[in-house]
Amino acid sequence: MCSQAVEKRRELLANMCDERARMLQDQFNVSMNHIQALAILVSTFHHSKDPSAIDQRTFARYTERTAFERPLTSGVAYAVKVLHSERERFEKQQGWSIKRMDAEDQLPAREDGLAPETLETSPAQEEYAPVIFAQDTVSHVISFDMLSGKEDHENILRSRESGKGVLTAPFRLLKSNRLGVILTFAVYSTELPSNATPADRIRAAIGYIGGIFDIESLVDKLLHQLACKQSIIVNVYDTTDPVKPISMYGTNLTGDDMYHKSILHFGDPLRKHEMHCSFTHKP
Ligand code: WA2
Repeated sequence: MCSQAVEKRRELLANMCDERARMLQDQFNVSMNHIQALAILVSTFHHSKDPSAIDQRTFARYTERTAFERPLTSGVAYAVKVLHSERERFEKQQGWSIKRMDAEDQLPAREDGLAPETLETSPAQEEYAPVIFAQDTVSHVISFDMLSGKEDHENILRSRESGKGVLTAPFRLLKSNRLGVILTFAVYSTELPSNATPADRIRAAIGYIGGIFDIESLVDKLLHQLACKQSIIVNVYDTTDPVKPISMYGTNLTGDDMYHKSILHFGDPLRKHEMHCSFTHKP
């Protein structure tokens, strides 16, 4: 093929890839803004009202009816900070006990072959972050201590210290076992000045709102809305560690050897993401 045609083809690929990356980033951004607004909703109607104006039913209805505002998420959940000294009162008030997320993998199999359901109850910790409200799509996380899962734990600590939205690396979600990322915003007891220190923020944190991004299925849906989807292969990676990129979307297949890389900005400066595109067929 003459070099001019190659150049044209390269340009077409770059445009298609950038367009897709921009769409994904815009939809991510819209979803993120709405999750931040949910943090304010919970702060206003749950924590700042006595009695609270939100219960699980209200939260589930509201989040279901506003799900269109968070196009890349498959659900949202809200966990509260509970100190060990408050645990007993909290569990009595909720009518359930705080459970740990990794119970199934970590507990030894019982000799009588029974499921270790009674051992699920979280052992004593200094503090917990049990989910109290969830969209119906993720209601299975209610009562689970989000500090007991590695990715959720790191996200909660980082969100409350920074006061910003933070993202996990892609990991397999509970129950669905699908690849996803969680975006977390901390909720504070008082409005903090923008120059508040991490220690101020940790002290003022009272809860954590999380959006569950089901990257596999939602990116697929998004890309299917575009024309020419048959002619282009799209892969999305978490490239935070440049020597160990983690696949977030796509089959990692490459078609033609010409490929284009578009940088994605998902709002958490600690995480880096890229979209890689190539044509399915050689010219
Ligand atoms: N929500 C749903 N499925 C999950 C999960 C999760 N975390 N972690 C693993 N599988 C309440 O960031 C706070 C939700 C965590 C928020």
